Amino acid sequence: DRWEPVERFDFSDITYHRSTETGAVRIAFDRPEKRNAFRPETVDELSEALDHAKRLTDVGCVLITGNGPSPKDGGWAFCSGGDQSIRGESGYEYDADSESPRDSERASGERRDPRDVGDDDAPENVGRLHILEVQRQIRHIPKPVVAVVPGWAVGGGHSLHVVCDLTIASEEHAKFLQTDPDVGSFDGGFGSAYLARQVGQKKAREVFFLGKTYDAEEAADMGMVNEAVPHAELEDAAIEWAERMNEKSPTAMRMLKYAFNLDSDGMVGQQVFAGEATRLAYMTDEAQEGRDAFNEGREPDFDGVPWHY
Ligand code: 1HA
Repeated sequence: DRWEPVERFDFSDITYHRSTETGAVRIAFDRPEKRNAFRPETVDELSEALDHAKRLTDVGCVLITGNGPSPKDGGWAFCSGGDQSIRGESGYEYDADSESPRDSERASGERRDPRDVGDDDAPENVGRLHILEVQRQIRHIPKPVVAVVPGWAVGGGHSLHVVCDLTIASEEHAKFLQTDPDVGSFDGGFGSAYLARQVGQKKAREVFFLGKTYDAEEAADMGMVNEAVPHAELEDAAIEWAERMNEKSPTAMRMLKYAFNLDSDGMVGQQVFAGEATRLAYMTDEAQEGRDAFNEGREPDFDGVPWHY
């Protein structure tokens, strides 16, 4: 119907679909019985799907959401952050006995195992905090990423919605909560500092220091959610946003995303934005004259190229 699975992947902790209606993909946490908490395997899969979505040149929008409801109690979740049951001494640890569907692919060499660093002496199961790498992927992917929040967005799951370009949330079931300091954790990057840019310092500090739960309407009033919509219409509304964004100029959208990022990304923000400026410059006659002159072993001829003002 609306979604078709991206066949080349056989993920265990997420689902990954392409829209049949518009240039959009849907990446969904798929651990509803755990309120979609992530473990290292989940993060690896999320990262792989995002990297794939980045390279789909006919896709202009990425939706990140959580599957549900929980078969246990009917509860809905976007993501409840790091899975506390597999948290080790220095981070979140891989399940040593996991028999995910991916193991056969790994064994046959079809897919790189992120745990395999090609050094048998390297400790196998060091704690990971690599959801932060996924946050950076979301920042840098050259198209809008929308958090579609059907239920709980908590801890590292809250930070993930914060880092997405837009958030749309279920009026009835979405709940926003920061538990980081309850479990001795803290996202001192985008989860807190960038949140403060969205909702202001007092509110951001309230979110972390008081740990109150906010519904979609309250989160929208605060400025960290774009729109609260009825639960039954959540996915329709997200697809409608994707359609709207897909009608726009891909270059303009990419430049805008990186422009919005620039002032909170420092020199990296400048590098990413400037890289796109370089790409545009490469498309000009003068850049191609520079290339051709080098390849033909002659001086470049920039005569007649206007000094634009
Ligand atoms: O801060 C970071 C990081 C910072 C820097 C760098 C990397 C980071 C990486 C991760 C994180 C974090 O995410 S720290 C914050 C971790 N998350 C939490 O502290 C949230 C814990 N969960 C809850 O507070 C609640 O479960 C809930 C508000 C999400 C939902 O409450 P509710 O609706 O009352 O359901 P509940 O019964 O609590 O949960 C349903 C099931 O899901 C329970 O399992 P069951 O008893 O049915 O077997 C529950 O244990 C499980 N569950 C929920 N969240 C998690 C979880 N299991 C493991 N980890 C979870 N996060």
